[in-house]
Amino acid sequence: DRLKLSFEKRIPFTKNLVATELLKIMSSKQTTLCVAADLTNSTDILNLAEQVGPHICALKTHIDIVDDFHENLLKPLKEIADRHNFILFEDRKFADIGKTVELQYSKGVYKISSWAKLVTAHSLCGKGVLDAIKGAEGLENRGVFLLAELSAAGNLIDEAYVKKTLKLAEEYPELIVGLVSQNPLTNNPGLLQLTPGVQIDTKSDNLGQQYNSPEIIVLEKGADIAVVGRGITQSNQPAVAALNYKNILWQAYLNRIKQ
Ligand code: 6AU
Repeated sequence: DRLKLSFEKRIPFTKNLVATELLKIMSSKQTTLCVAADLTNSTDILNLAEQVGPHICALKTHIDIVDDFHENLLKPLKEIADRHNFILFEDRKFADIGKTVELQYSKGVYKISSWAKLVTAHSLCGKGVLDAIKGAEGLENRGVFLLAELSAAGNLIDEAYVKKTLKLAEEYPELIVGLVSQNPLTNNPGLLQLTPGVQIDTKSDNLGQQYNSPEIIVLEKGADIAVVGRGITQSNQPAVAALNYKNILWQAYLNRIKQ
């Protein structure tokens, strides 16, 4: 059972090298925290990465919201990620025909495939998206978190869509690192559950985002990795906030795997 196994014990079940790396980082740094660096200024992103770096397993970006984006952002970002041992994760949510995804993934200003080991993709468009990410130029080791559920109120995903998403994930074991979901959908110990919509003391925003507490998402909703954005980025002390989330999440994980 995935939920009762330690991250270390799950390593042999992974079929994707980024998933293996992620589990090793999570075990050694004792963190399941992924910070969503949803900031629009390059310097702010670098400062945040530096401050939360010691406490996270991955830094999730929306690179297309950066007002002053220049490829010069990527070198220091990679340097910070290497030094603090976390993975760069571009939340591009690919959803188009394969050929377009291939270009969006590897070309243009962002050249995502050259720096982000992890990306997100919607299952909506089917296999073409995954074949495109698999075959495009870029980093040798790459992994995809496939979106199976969303935290947005009123989203159109239904039970049948979730089932078909799980089936698609099982067809690409060497590419899929895990699922983005709000509930435990799989018992496969080789797949990681990434859960966004996490904040302490806040239930929603004014645009349909829905939050659960760190304890609830780990103990009741099955999260392995928790994505926290504004709960940390809007704090006066992001490093302190990140450490707090990290500790609460890790304690909840220890309680979950306790026999
Ligand atoms: O903590 P927040 O609400 O400030 O930020 C949540 C982050 C954002 C969203 O784009 C992302 O998590 N997200 C995702 C993904 C794939 O990460 C899926 C989802 O269902 N809900 C969600 O908020 O960067």
